[in-house]
Amino acid sequence: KLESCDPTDDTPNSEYITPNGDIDDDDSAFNFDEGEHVPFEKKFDYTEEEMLQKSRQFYEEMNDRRSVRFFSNRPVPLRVIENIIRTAGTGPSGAHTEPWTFSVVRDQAMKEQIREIIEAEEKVNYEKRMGNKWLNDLKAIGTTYKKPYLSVCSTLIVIFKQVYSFDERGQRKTHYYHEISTAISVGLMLAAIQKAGLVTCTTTPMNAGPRLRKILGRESYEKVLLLLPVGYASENATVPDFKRKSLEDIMDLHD
Ligand code: IYR
Repeated sequence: KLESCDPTDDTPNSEYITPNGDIDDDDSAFNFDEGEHVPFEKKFDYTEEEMLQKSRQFYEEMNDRRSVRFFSNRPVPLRVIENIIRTAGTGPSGAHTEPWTFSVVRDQAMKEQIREIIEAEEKVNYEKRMGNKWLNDLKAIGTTYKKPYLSVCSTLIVIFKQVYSFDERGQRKTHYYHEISTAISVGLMLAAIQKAGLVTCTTTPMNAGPRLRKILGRESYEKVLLLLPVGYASENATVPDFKRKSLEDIMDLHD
């Protein structure tokens, strides 16, 4: 059995990933129509030179992304956040179920409430749940249970995976691969935040999920996956002196 790196991760630890944790044997909602296809509109036909240049430029922009934990309170236009959420919503998902909800919090009192909930849980995480090995592995990042950025940054995006949902007829709808689908959408979101010239940091509010879900008024079948503080870095922001693995280290080529 493989060890999960995240104790909050409740997905099966198997190399053979099952599409869904629970078995849904209700076939009453099956739709046997094959579904019409429409022509795929091909938008681009770059020359190899253009492809090389564009892919290189995108890589360089994304390579500048860093997880930042020091924010200024400078506001971000809501319309920019909307485009970032739209981008996340373009992600592929199991059976096109789009199993995600993105709660956007800009209200100051609510950000402070969220910070209190998370800091209270993180205090227990750091002092009791995480253990010495984990704390030691985090030394280079320098995190503690204190999360001032949660109430300083312009916008919090709380990402929920919908474990299942209900369709228009009130039938329970299975969300295949809900966790990986939502995680992929967050990858697109990180790219969109970087493209907008803003910063964020992927945070996993361990054990705070249910309380966050309740104050945000979300359904019980929606589970907090991640929380992103979004905004501008503070003037004196610092980041760990990390290097990335080289292409040779991450690419296994069979040409
Ligand atoms: N969620 C905690 C702890 C933490 C865990 C890992 I793994 C990190 O890469 C960073 C932090 C926190 O946000 O402090």
